[in-house]
Amino acid sequence: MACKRGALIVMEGVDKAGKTTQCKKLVEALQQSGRPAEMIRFPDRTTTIGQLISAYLEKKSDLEDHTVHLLFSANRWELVPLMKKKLEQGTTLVVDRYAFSGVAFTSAKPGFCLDWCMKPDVGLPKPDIVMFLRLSPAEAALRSQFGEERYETSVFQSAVQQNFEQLIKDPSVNWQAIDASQSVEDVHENITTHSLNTINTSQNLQLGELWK
Ligand code: NYM
Repeated sequence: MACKRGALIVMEGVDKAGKTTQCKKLVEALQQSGRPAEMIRFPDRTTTIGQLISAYLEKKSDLEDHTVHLLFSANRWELVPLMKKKLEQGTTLVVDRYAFSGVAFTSAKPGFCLDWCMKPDVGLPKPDIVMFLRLSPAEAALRSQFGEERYETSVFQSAVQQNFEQLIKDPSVNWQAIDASQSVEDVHENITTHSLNTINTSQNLQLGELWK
């Protein structure tokens, strides 16, 4: 019998919502329960394209806005063969940001619409679930200071949040909103429940194509 595929689980939300912490905790919990799982994050700053993106985010270089949007997308596409291989081998992938961050961030810039921003990511492996860690910009601001990177201002993050709220209305994607203002442990429990259900339901289903 062919091996059951792993699930593609994506975590999204504004900065400070706790995505990275929750991705790590989820991978740990899945591994401890004997389920193969790995974390990946976007941007993946280790590749050649990722280094261009990283320099841009750190304000060490400037890039034209459309160009950087396409680089973020290319950075996802270059990982697709590896992602598909892992999923086919039965490894669940827990992904810290995906195409939705791409769209929510770029479309917060003047002159960009959701529709244009979605185009380069059409056809990416479709997540079996996207958990949206919902946290108001006011609560996010209370957690700690924003860093020095590009986009880390409350005004920009509010615009990003509004774009996420538009994206989660899309019924073609399996969105699950999570109240990220709860304690780390409560959020983790919530996420684990959804993830285990998703792993069970998606193992016999074919991997879909995003926004197609
Ligand atoms: N970001 C992330 C984008 O603008 N577009 C994308 O496609 C992705 C994946 O990069 N502020 C932004 C969101 C973040 C920044 O992410 C870096 P992180 O998770 O802080 O390394």
